Amino acid sequence: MIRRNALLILGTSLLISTSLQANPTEETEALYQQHCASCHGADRLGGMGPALLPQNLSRLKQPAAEAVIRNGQPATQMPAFADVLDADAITALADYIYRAPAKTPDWGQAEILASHLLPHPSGTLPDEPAYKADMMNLFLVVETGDHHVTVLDGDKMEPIHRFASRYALHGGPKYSPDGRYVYFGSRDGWITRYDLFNLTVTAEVRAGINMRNIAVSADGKYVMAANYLPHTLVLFDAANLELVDVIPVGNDAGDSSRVSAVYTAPPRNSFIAALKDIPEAWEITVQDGEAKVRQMQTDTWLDDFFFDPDYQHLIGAARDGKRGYVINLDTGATIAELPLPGMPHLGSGVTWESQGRRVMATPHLGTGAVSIIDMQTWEVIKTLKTEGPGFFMRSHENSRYAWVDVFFGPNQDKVHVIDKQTLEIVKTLQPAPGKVAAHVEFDRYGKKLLLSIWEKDGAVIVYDAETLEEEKRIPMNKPSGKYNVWNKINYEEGTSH
Ligand code: DHE
Repeated sequence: MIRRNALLILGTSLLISTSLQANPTEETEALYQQHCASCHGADRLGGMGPALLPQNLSRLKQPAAEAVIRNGQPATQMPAFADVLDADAITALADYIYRAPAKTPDWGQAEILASHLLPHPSGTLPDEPAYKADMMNLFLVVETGDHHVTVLDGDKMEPIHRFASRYALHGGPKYSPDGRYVYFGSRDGWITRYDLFNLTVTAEVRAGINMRNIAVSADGKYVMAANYLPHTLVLFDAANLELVDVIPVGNDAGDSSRVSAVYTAPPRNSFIAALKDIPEAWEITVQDGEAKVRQMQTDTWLDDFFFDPDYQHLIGAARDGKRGYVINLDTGATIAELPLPGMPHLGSGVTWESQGRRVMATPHLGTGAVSIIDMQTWEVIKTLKTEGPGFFMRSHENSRYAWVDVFFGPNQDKVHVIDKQTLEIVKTLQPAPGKVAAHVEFDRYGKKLLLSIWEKDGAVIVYDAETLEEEKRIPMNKPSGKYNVWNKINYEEGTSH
């Protein structure tokens, strides 16, 4: 909703109202086309502004959307409409965008191909970094406050560059195996390929209308996107984001499914997908540009996966939020069921060696607990009580500590530090009282780490990973995830993959 129309010039005495209209829906549709369509698309699929469909808005409460229409959105191009539209018109517009359109929009091969942007085809930019830094110790910091990304030098802990991203990135960015390129996925379906040598976007494509995340194959050749809308997995050539295949997702009975997430499984040279609506997990292998799907039936609907280090097993969270299931990826058989207290966020899990055995730990979105699981016996060996439900866990092979935030509830300004050998919380930090503190990422050496103060006037805080002392604060606009090149391309055990 960027461009104001001529009526604005007439001032507040001519506020547009829908209240007196005979046919409010038609009237609202006209208002939408007049005020919103130029940025959000005539079909509400997005444009310069985000898509305005119920699926895309599910994370924003309707009164909050009304406030955005009324007051605009700071640090974006969304203007305030309070002088143009009266309260009824604003409410009618908000109702309208939260209603599904009469026809479900298509996003298939034709739309994907038409969306493709290629400002710098592969091989056309210099093959040397345009600045001096250890490219392996770079961090990317996603700033969700104004949809930007900061490139940070992990040796000096200083920002190098900041650029605008697509609206609402979600999931971790994924690197090419050499760390030069990074791929971002947005909730609106955009995939961006960014060159860290030349600090520029090289290619973009829109894979879907409502996307969950992306994965890059271990050989760096392919990018796969997981969509909620439409029900597809979409495969691209990683070099220029050219479309390779659109895979409809459904079972043999003809039921289609949203895709919760797609993951790369490096030792298997495959992708693994979690499906939201059918009790199956999919393994997808790509040979000579052709995707082959292996459907694994599961005992129940499984979401949010974690994998053991050699990708022999996947651990998925059952839809009831109370159990985890362990699936052998070779046989597809369920080999264990884990009792877990409340909505484990397995995707945030980390793993380490503790007293001769490999364990994994996961926070829970529904309860203040961290479950620690033995990965040989698949038994829960400890449940740590935390000061509230957590979202993200992180560690590093070289650090004796694992960090977990308290993302929800009154203690969301606290972060726990867990000793990986005693399996006890040894310190609880409260770096900015009253402000959300969340998501940690270590540098490549495991010596320093970054923690987000997840607020518009937020910061990333640099800590010494051993002494747990704060070293400095770098101001940022609602920083969410941080991603270290080395840790990510080496599938470091303490970070997300
Ligand atoms: Fe995420 C990663 C699912 C809500 C921020 N989130 C992931 C991944 C999944 C997932 C499956 C792993 C994919 C990957 O990295 O490729 N997230 C979900 C949900 O199902 C959930 C609970 C509801 C939803 O509406 O999607 C959800 N996530 C959120 C948020 O509300 C967060 C806090 C803010 C936001 O920006 O949306 C959020 N999710 C993140 C981040 C990561 C993530 C920052 C990457 C973490 C990492 O360290 O790799």
